[in-house]
Amino acid sequence: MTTKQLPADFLWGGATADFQYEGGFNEGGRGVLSHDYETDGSKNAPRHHTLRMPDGQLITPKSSFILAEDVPEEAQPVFLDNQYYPSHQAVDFYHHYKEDIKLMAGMGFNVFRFSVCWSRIFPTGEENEPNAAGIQFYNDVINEMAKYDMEPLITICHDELPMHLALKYNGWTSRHVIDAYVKYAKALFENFGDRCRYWLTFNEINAVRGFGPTGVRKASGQDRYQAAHNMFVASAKAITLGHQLMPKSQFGAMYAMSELYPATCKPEDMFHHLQARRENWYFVDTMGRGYYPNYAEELWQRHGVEKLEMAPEDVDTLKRGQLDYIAFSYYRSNTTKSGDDWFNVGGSANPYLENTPWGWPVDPLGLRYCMNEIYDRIQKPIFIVENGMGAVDEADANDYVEDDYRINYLRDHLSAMADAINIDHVPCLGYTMWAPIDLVSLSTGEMKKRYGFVYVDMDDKGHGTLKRTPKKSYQWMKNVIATNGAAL
Ligand code: BGP
Repeated sequence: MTTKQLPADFLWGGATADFQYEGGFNEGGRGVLSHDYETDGSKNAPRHHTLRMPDGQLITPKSSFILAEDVPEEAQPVFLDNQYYPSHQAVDFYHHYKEDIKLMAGMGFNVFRFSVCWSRIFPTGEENEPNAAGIQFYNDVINEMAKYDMEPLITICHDELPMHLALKYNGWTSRHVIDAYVKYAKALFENFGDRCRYWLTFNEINAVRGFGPTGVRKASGQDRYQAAHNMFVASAKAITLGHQLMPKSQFGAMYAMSELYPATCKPEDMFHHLQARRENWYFVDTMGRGYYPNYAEELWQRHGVEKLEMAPEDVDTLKRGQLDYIAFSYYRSNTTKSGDDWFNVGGSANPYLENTPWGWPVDPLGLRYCMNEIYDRIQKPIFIVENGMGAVDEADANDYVEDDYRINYLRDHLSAMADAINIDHVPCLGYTMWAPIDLVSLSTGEMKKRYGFVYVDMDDKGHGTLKRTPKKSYQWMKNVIATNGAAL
């Protein structure tokens, strides 16, 4: 049997996102964030505010990531006090960061991926100077991590933007947001760059094609691909600037990379699969190689894109601001057959796989497949920056959870990763598990879908003490890291 032991400099850690983890939504001068307006998936755990229209009418936004078409710039947020919003308090990392970092260090983490909340740094996105309290908070977090030799992996933008930019410019469809983003990224480089090597310009940037671009009123194909272009340019500009200001810095963007299989070997299914794969390769290829791929035009036609607004200098910007490594999240694989909707490729069932309680097919070998495919294609090191299992954890009277199902999931995925590294020789910088401390789910807006090595006493209605208690998987992961994978 080939060893599962990994190279000595392998980065082991966990990943979180500000909106799902921090809380403190109205502290430290934080401005209103587009996430604050998104609807929940479940209807049980509201995470949207209401908007007051100029005529006094109250409305709620239409769907996740997309504003109602008729929301005007002057709409004002309204906070209803008879509603509990899990994401407002989340699990209060804002006040628990010392405790949480200590718990992560206790497992042996040498890296921690977190996202900076854009509206903590620039509350509306249009200020000239960053908000000092926001900078202070992340400085405190990074300095606390340094005490344990844990380095940051910073996500500059995790599916969000200041609400003001969403309303005023119709989100990422506007080039104004590129400038606001680069100004924001520069503030992060100047303030945290002396202690941070690894950066991610965006989280799951390819989600733009499915869910729609953050904070955009409509989400036609035209809007989605215009937003994606502006995000490519913003990312490339930030990378070029980052390399200038921080010569040792390494940049990735992050993709949702569920492996995709054809439902059958029928030639039509196989060809559909090739085209469906390009729905996501489009993002990896453009940012990883620094230019649009040959199939871009066919893909734009598929999505009814008439013409993308591009500046003449964009070609050069994309070329100069290429990614240094390819980062991705991996939770599951999907299966597709000819005729599947382009916006929803992967809806077919795979009879060979079992599902999590949320219907996500569990497929560890798909992770090894994915790592190989990406490296074959782009020839740049990869970084697995999200992987984990969402489950309903039953805590005992002492808040202890025996999460053998999570241990099994992680063991199988980490073993597949080790095989890709040791047998297939795919260079991989590290692995950050989603999410080391229980936090609010992105897709459901609930606390009850839990991922952590550490249980947090909090439910969907806001009942709980926020007490942290390590689960069985905590000790297991500690041993995996202590042996650098050999114990797998
Ligand atoms: C990814 C997001 C994360 C995270 C994760 C798990 O798409 O980048 O923010 O939430 O998925 O998803 P969920 O919380 O919906 O189970």
